[in-house]
Amino acid sequence: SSERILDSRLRERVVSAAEAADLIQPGETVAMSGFTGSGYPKQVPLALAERIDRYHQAGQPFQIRLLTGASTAPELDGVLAKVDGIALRLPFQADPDARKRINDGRLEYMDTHLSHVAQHTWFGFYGDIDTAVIEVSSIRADGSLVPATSVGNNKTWLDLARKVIIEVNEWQPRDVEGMHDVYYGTALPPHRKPIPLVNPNDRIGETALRCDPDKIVAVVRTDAADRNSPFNPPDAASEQIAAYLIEFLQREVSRGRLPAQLLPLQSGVGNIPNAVLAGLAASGFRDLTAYTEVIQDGMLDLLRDGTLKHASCTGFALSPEANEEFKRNLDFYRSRIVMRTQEISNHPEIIRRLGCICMNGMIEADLYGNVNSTHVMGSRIQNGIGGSGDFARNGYLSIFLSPSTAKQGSISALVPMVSHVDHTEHDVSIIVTEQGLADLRGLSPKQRARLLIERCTHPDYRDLLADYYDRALHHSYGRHTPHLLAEALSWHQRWLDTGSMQPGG
Ligand code: 0RQ
Repeated sequence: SSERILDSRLRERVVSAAEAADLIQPGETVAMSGFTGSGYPKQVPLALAERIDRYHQAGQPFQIRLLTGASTAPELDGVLAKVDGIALRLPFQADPDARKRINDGRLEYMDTHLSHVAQHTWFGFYGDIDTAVIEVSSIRADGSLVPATSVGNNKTWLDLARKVIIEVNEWQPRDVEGMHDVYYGTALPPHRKPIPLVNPNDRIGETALRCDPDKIVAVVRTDAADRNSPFNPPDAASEQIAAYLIEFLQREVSRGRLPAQLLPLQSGVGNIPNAVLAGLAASGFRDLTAYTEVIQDGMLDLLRDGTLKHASCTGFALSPEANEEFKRNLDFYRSRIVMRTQEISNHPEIIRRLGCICMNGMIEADLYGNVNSTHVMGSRIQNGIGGSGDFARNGYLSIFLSPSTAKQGSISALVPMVSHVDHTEHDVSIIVTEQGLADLRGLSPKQRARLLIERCTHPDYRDLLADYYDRALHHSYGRHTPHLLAEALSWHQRWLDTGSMQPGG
């Protein structure tokens, strides 16, 4: 049958989104599903935003603390931010309305490593979870919940929430059942055991989420698409960055430092990672694997053409066309993709064991290889650290990718000192821009600085950075990691004052 709610007890709890939202009270901590635009609830957040707005119109306060897996969509973060309904938000977000309020100082945002969220909730760091709102693809007869296109923190939310609202989304492919692997072996210190995962495609858990049916206070039927943003074709800079990186990986293979199938790939989302994935296919790599957070279009292409053997993730970020293709060929993908909870997809123990090759974007890097992934001019949040820290610290290779300039060349991505640090020099092994690749492994700070100036810095900024470095070498308080403190952030200040990091620009 086409019925998605097979548990008759839960079928009796079907209500409208507005009725479900009425069960959420002012001041609650609400944990919702969703990871990079997949598997987030589509209707209850909107109904909640309307409820909050009615309160505000009547002069009554109403805000919630909002926890998710990662970024969601306008129907969740957007609508709640617009009515000023969020007091505090964590972790990763990428919504323009939420970002604006965060940077205006009206919305508190805690940027947490994605692997930390579940355990920190268990530790009680974020207080009690009042309500969980979770999208699923179906409910089995025994009441267990088949996740949709992301798993994220859903296991933890269902375990810890006092009350649960479920959205059953008929748009989600029902046949996604069997693709998930929900691990129930996590415990709290001092009772933790090794996680028995040694290959990216190992299955160590269950195909559905458990939930005490007595906690489920409402079930809402929906039929709405995931965010599904279209992809732009890779631009010239992205293709150049990809070419440098692939050439490097081929060299590592020929030197015997990496196997021909490489090591499990982790890839961030966006233009550059997509170009890298396309480049891998074109360069004849075969039987690769991926242990990553998010699967985007490029990875589906690689699975289809055999470049990639199998992949592990916690969510998807697909274009509408890729999504249609995914649904059509679900049997093929189900045998090659495992979707996990984000505490496992991003687990330091596993990333270290597998030896992931980690490729992420950045805002800026400094002379010594410290990386800023999150803040523009040290104070404006762009998105968040997401999973980049989980992977950069623990992977076999930690690679950061970026164009060498931003904002029409008025900003250099290579600066004397980063204006915010997400990944310290100790967690960064390779930096690639369209200018070139700097392999920082085994180098001291001064050796790193020379290489980053020569290989990665845009010609418009190269002499400027070399000049800073040379003067720092002579006038710095210490000569280990030379800096001129009064000048270290002067490029950023100049941009704020004049609109360009170039003197006289
Ligand atoms: O802003 O849109 O206003 O023009 O930052 O930059 O060049 O479009 O690149 O989309 O790949 O994002 C680091 C943000 C790069 C991303 C970051 C401005 C630029 C533009 C976006 P506009 P691009 P991308 C897996 C791993 C952290 C999380 C992570 C990110 C906007 O990669 O969020 O890695 N990473 N997760 O103009 C001022 C600079 C700038 C700058 C870029 N130096 N100064 N502005 N921008 N560089 C996924 C998950 O964790 C879920």
